[in-house]
Amino acid sequence: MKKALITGITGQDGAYLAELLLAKGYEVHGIKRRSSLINTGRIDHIYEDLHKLGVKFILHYGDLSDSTNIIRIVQEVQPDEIYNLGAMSHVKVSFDEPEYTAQVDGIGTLRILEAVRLLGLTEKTKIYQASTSELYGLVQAVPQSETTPFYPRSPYAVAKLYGYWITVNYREAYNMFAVNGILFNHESPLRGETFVTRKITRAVSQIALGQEQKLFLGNLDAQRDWGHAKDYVEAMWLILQQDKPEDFVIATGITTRVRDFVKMAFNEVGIELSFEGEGVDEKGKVVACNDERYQLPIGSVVVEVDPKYFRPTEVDLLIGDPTKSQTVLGWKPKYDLPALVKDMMDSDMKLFSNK
Ligand code: NDP
Ligand code: GDR
Repeated sequence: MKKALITGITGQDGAYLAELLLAKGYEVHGIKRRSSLINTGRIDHIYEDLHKLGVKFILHYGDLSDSTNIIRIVQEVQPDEIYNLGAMSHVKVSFDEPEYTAQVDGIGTLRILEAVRLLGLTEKTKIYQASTSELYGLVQAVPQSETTPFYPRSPYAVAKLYGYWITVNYREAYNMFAVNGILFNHESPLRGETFVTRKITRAVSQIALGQEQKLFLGNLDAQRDWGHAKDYVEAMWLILQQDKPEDFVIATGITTRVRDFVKMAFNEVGIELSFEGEGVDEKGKVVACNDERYQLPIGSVVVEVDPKYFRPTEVDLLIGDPTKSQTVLGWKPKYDLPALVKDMMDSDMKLFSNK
């Protein structure tokens, strides 16, 4: 039976990946941080009582900022595969916590690689590093592929740039199976509430149900290549099953503006929006309400721009080139954007209908 160790197991991707690996027969170990309140909401359904025989899902307390703890856990688990998903993953917050972000997202990656090297596991343990389309930052060329130059635009992306290159360096220097998945944005009903898609689907649900009046957003013009997290964790696993250690872009190849994601989410509950104005004056107004369950007066303003959500430096356009992952990995996503929006809206409508 293969053993996998996942950092960031309590996050969106960690939860889906753990489910996938358990279904494939792995013994799954996860590193979770100590918190004052229980933070395992996304994985409670797969948690197993440690007192049972043959437990296949085991959590360890730990933190990517603590080398000795990482070494101890890797030594105890002796994993065949490590998925390094743990990170301070919010781009806007990284401007407020740049040093911590560098420690966890940059040096944290080094700590994982060094643990494997120091423990003599370089032949046994394969390492997946959660790299990101944020590395491309200021647009150099589109669509962005494995060979497009990087130009990071946030402390998060700069820290991840270190994580990317230290992974490549350990692969080349020590002949390790250490690889980067350069994943474009992926979302789901489990997405953190402050990322833009989930913020939108939660607010639209609350507005439709009469629990909130307005959604405040930042840059509506940003363009993102959005996929479903369930498809993307499948790609992570495939990347580690290859004979040759290589880096891969995982993306849909289609880009959409934040403004259009907002419209799609409102459309799911029969509400049609139109946007007027530009920049901070921009407003989303209801122009039709085609579902009598959700009574919203025509002309009411339900979306407004609040400059507090603007970033000091923004990534304007992301559109990935999935050619290599499609041809080499045979990876093909099951969800397109309308199916993703529907999944998220269905889930949030259910959540808020029960409140
Ligand atoms: P989440 O923010 O949902 O999850 C991040 C996870 O990292 C959580 O389990 C969190 O723990 C954990 N974590 C945070 N800080 C530390 C730390 N100091 N030590 C150990 N663990 C820590 O992110 P996603 O699941 O969306 O993303 C997974 C990874 O993929 C991240 O590295 C992210 O940067 C990267 N990525 C994500 C993309 C996306 O679109 N989702 C795209 C490309 C890359 P806790 O629950 O306690 O906060
Ligand atoms: P991103 O995701 O920065 O791409 O990073 P996020 O959803 O935070 O932002 C996407 C775009 O939407 C714009 N935006 C807003 N964003 C947020 N969070 N809140 C708002 O109110 C808002 N209004 C507009 C942003 O400016 C941006 O252009 C995500 C994270 O998961 C990273 O960890 C990961 O590496 C990348 O995706 C790929």
